[in-house]
Amino acid sequence: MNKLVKEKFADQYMENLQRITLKSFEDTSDKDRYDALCDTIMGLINQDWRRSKQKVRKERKAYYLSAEFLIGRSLGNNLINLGIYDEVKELLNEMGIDFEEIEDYEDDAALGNGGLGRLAACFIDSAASQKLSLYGYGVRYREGIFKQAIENGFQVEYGDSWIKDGDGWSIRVDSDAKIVKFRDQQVKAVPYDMPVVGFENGVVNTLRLWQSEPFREFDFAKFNNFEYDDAVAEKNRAEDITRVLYPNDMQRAGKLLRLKQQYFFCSASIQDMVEKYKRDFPEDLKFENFARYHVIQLNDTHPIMAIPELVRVLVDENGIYFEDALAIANKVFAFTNHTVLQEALEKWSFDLMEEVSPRCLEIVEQIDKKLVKEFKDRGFSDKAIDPYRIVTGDLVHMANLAIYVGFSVNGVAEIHSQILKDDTFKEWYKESPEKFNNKTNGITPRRWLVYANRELTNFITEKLGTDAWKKDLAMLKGLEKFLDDEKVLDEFLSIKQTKKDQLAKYILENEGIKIDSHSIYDIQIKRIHEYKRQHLNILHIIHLYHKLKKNPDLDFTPTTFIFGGKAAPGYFRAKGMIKLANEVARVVNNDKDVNDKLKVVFVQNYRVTYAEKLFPAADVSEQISTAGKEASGTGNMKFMLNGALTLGTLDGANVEIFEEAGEENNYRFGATVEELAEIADSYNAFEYYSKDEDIKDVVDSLVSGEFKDQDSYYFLDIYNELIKPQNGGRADQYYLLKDFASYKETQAKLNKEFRNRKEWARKCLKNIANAGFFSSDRTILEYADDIWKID
Ligand code: GPU
Repeated sequence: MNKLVKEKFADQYMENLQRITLKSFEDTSDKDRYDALCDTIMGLINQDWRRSKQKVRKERKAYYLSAEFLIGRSLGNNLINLGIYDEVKELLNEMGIDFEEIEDYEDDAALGNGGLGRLAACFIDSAASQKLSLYGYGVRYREGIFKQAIENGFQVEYGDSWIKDGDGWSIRVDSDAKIVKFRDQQVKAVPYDMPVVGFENGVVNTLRLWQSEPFREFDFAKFNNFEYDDAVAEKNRAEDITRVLYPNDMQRAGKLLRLKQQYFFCSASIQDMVEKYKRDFPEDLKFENFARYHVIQLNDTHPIMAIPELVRVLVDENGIYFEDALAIANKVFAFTNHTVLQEALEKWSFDLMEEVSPRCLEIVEQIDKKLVKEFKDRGFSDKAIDPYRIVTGDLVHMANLAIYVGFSVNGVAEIHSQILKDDTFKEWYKESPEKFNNKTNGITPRRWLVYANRELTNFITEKLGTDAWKKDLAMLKGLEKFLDDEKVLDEFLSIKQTKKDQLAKYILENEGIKIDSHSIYDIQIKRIHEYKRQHLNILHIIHLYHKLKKNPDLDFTPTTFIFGGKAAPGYFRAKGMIKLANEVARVVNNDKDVNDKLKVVFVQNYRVTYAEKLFPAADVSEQISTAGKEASGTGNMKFMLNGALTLGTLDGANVEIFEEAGEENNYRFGATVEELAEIADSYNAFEYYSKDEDIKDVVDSLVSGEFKDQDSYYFLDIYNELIKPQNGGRADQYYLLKDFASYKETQAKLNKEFRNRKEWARKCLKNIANAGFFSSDRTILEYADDIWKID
């Protein structure tokens, strides 16, 4: 931004501020100043946005259909990507405006649950930054993921009406509204377009989020006819569809409204594509070239209704034969799987499908019939066809629908994609091996390093002598030449200290807990789940606490254990894990005997904006899921990129992190997938409990009264799960007790090695230098080259 541009920006800003508020500058509030800033930036984006749209009109495009886009805030990120962050900050400063303060007027766009939604947000950033024409399509929930408060140690949920004061980053496009037809209801789908600004390249892509509204304007005739209640009810019923994001991460809710949401945005998106295709290619009446110009990536099972919907639109509304429509769908759809947990693979009942779209159900059955015929013709018995069936009993198996119809199935990390082939979809792999591929996840370095960690960003640019690494993260490798440079290592440590001080301040302000910024920051932030094993971490903290109580002079590097994450409101045990973390925090933090050595913090309402402060400050990244269960993980990559060491199992992308940065520069522990498979039938958790004194001690503490759960039975429930065989199955489903000893030893090793500051810093730098592979720029280019075939 040169001087002239800066002046122009300043003029524009003042003009907007006054036009919006009709106030003199002195009278404007911080919120006014935030609004005007959004407005000014949107004005700045406008031209590039229009140009980008025009340019790709007649090109092949990829469409990312996702029920979730976990964006967070846009202000800082857009400024970074426009390349004017420092300048605008300075400019505001000169006007006497504190940038960070007005930044806080923006609510997170928290339209997602966790990793899957955040991945979608990283992907659209990377696609724009790599000049790929990728459109995002999703849902504009009026309420994002609930706000979490911790009250008496319990999670309490509050609404998140993030757009109640407007949304400065969207443009409503009434002219592109669509009608979505359900069996017993028609609604209007109104698109809100958000600009997706590429990093310093003039490209602006579009994220289109659909909002449901009544099909008819509010009917005042009814009002006058005393049918007011009916009219209100109809309006509400339409608006209900996109009212709220389902907060169940990785669990099929099986709820009608959820399927309606899915069909709603799939239908609107498909109609949008078909309508634009007819506009841009009016000569292709038979849609012979539709697949040449469209490829649709289905983000997990949630958008799979797009398949029958495309077939429906082609067949019913455009006179295409069913077989031809299916052939088109075959070339258009690609499916990404994000989990091997059975409870997350969606299967919808006939009842619900019928209630949403009888015609789509019919099409699904027709596709299943074709599948059965094909397999039978090739000599398969009924039983042998079973695992492939789209329809079994009265259930529609969404993943099978996508694998059968589409041309690509991918997992999200090497080990995960292997498990899909060996286990989850092994029958399909045998049948159609060519469809299977891997796309290891990534994260955008712009938000997760350039924006979140200005200090480390400047350090890297200075060391590499260029900032080209922001577009080509593999260049971080160049940092390796400083691995033995003590001055550089010291510099890194001092930056880490700055970020730790900043976090300590933020935690004091937000949680009221004072932490020692020279202690080890050991952080586990992610959704709360048994398979992610936050309770393994907590049990180990209890162990440390007991040890320190017994021996206050224990040789132990002071550590602050930090947790953050939401539990699905209906997930009893996950809520118990939150209560346990908070109760252990209460007991430990109030015990003067251990206070200078041990602290535990559960940060409230973990979200993208909190994450931006946590990752840069971490020393230790907790990635301790049961081997084989975490498809990839992406938080692990954000920690690595910010110079934290991974304490993790051989699971998901941890495997590749260890490969890239060296196991010797991280802390690996626990059983492998193979080891667990071997003991699956013989595992006896109780034996671990009775033979290991430390395990017995911590497990017993769950029910000894030392930690109080206020008669919620949360702790007894966890105790039972760990050592009492559960309904028909065995105890300790997720092998906490099996991995406890290994975790404890590895923690002890790390705790000791942290004191050798130079050696520790060297490992951190080694991790940063090898984090390049985990840029979502790399991931998105792989999708573009291998699956989408777009330039
Ligand atoms: N994931 Br399925 C979610 O966040 N939500 C889901 O509903 C499903 C998967 C996560 C995986 O658990 C995580 O391992 C992965 O890194 C992430 O998706 C993105 O692929």
